[in-house]
Parts: sequence; structure tokens; C-alpha cells
Amino acid sequence: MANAYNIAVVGATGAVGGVMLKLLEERNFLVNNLRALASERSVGQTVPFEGVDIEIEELTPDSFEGVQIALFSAGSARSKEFAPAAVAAGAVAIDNSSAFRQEPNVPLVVPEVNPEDVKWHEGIIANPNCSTIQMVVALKPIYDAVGIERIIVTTFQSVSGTGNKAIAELFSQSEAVLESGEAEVNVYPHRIAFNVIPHIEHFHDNGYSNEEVKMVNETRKIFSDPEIGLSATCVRVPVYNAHSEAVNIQTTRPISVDEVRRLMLSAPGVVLLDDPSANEYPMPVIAEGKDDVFVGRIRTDDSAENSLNLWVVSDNLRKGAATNAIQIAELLISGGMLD
Ligand code: 25A
Ligand code: L14
Repeated sequence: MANAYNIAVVGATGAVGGVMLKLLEERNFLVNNLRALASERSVGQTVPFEGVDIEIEELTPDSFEGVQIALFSAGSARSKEFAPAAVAAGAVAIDNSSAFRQEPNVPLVVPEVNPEDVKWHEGIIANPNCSTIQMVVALKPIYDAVGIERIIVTTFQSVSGTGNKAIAELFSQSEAVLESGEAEVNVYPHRIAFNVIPHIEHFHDNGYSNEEVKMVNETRKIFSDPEIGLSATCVRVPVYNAHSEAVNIQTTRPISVDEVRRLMLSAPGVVLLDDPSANEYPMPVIAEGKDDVFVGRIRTDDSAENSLNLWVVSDNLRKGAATNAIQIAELLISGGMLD
């Protein structure tokens, strides 16, 4: 009989943690014992798992005894403080935050792109940023076929990536604006309802936001290609869930639109939706609740040599966070890398 594993979900009451629990069920992950960890604020609550109400426990350094896989999604500060305790207890920590992504001894893994990198982990494996994950899944087959010199990407990011408070704020502001034309602002620096905000996380001295900087550094690490050119503009839009991206690429060798379409049809984790004449193209309402990366609007960019445009949409709580993390756990199991 197959083994079952002891799992901890850190941030179990959060937007990403909730999807992790749902996915463990959906994918029939073999769970022996599940520990649902969150802050002291959530103690007394329960979360549903396989028909049982699991009590939330407070996250402490002692939370990981007997745990084999610890899925972290409670922000960088919690990951920095508690992932080492999980590793010391013998668990592999799969971390959704940005805390360890650029550490040289921490693999940054997207299973469709660089699954082999899980092999060199030393206890912590990092899950990339949601915007990076969906972009590299779509670009990997093109990268392998003809090489990619340069990527220019503009993101249209939903509020769910910021967590439950931001989801609630989009709803409450939308209602308030419709009722009175005004709304209270708490989560973002500006109102998000009926607005777009070209600002995700803090700004660096060079004028780029941290989200934009992460897309550059993470893409280079995942492709093991420090030379690849990338420039990003990351924008928050009043969409509840699923990120969209306008991606322009310059390839090393020429490739036709038809060939890119063919590559997308056989790419793992990708669904091609590209029939504009039938109003068919990816949108957040299509991607929401699904694990795939949806690609469409594939067309030649005649303004530069070997250039193409694509439109890429995916559920940021699923493939952008929880699904990718659980696929990493599945890789560890199929590779016989857990005791
Ligand atoms: O780095 P930061 O600033 O800490 O950012 C953390 C943010 O990153 C998100 C996460 O959203 C959070 O907003 N996040 C993490 N990984 C992500 C990824 N890959 C990601 N977003 C996208 N992609 P979240 O809401 O999904 O998750 C929050 C979870 O973290 C738990 N947590 C927070 N502090 C903790 C902790 N767990 C242990 N120890 C701590 N010190 C958090 O649990 C949640 O599970 P919680 O118990 O703190 O909150 C449960 C409920 O409380 C509400 N709430 C949140 N903040 C406050 C609050 N209520 C009152 N006051 C607050 N300040 C929440 O609505 C939640 O329902
Ligand atoms: O994982 O959308 O680096 O506010 C940080 C920004 C997750 C999404 C990360 C957002 C992201 C988050």
C-alpha cells in the first residue's frame, strides 16, 4: 500500500491556505495527519478537510513534530521565522513566500519547467511568484524550441493574491462606490474598485516595483538563464481572482504562429484558447477555479525581428500558488525523496 504523509499547512485560514486544503482533497493526496496552523487570532476556528473539522493550532516552533511536508503560505516574515523549525523537525518546507526564492541553496521550482531542481534541496523549496509561474509555464515550450532573448510583460493582477482582506475590500468598495460614489481605502494605497493601480508591493530606487523585480530574477533562476532580458510592468486590476498577462517575446530563431500554437497544444499544464473570430481567448472568468495556464491571442509582432505576442491567464491562487506547491510535494513523493 502507498504511504500516507503527515502534512502541515501554515496559513490555513488564508486565501492560499484554503485552496491548499481543497487541492489535497481534490487530488486524493495521501494524507495521514493534517495540521492546520495559523496565528493565535484564528485559534478556536476549524477548517474543513475530508469531511472533518480540523482545529486551527497556533503556529509555534514546536508545530512540526512528525511533519513530513510543511506548506507555508503566511507571508515572508512567518516563513523566515518558522521554516527553519520545520526543517529541523525533519520536514521539507515548500514555501509560497518570497523569503527564500533567491537563496542559492534553495531550488525555485515550477514542475512543468524545472522539475529536476527539486533534487538539490536542503530542506526548503521555494514556490515562485504567481505572475512568474504562469508566464514560464506558457513560455517553456518556446524557450526549448527556439530560445528566448527578451520578454516584455504587462500584468493585470487580481486582488486575491493579496489575501482575504483585499478580496473583501474589492467587494465592499464596489458596493460603496455604486451606492455613494466613494469608498474607504485600507489595503492598497488607492481605491481598487473601478480603478487600476500600477503598483504591486514597494518600489525600488530604479523605479520598478518589487513585483516587477521578482519577475526578472525568478524567471532567470527558473530557466537557469541569467542572460535572458526581461522588463515587467505589474498592474493591479479590480478582478477578484486570476491574473492576466500581455507577453511580448523576441526569440533567438524564427518561429511561426502556427508552430507556437502546436507547441501550446502539447505543453503540460497549458490550454490553448485562440479563436478570436469566435470571441475565444483566455479570461479570468474562464481560468478561475482551474489548474491550467490558458494561452491565446498568439500573433506576430512585426515591429521587431523574431517577435510574437501572447495573452496568458491563470488562477493565481491555484497554479500561481497552491497547485504549484502541491505539485512540488507530489514530485518529492514520486521521486522517492520523502522518508
Ligand atoms: O508578508 P506579509 O505582509 O505578512 O504578507 C502576508 C500576506 O501574503 C499572502 C497572505 O494572504 C497575506 O496576506 N500570501 C502568502 N503567500 C502568498 C502567495 N503565494 C500570499 N498571497 C499570494 N500568493 P492570506 O490572507 O492568504 O494569508 C494569511 C494567512 O497567514 C496567516 N498568518 C498571518 N500571521 C500569522 C499567520 N499564521 C501564523 N502566525 C502568524 N503570525 C493567517 O492566519 C492566514 O492564514 P491568521 O490567523 O492571522 O488570520 C486568519 C484570519 O484573520 C484575518 N486577519 C488577517 N489579518 C488580520 C486579521 N484580522 C484582524 N486583524 C488583522 N491584522 C484574516 O482575514 C483571516 O481570515
Ligand atoms: O508571492 O498580489 O511574491 O499582492 C506578493 C504579492 C504574491 C501576490 C509573491 C499580491 C506575491 C502578492
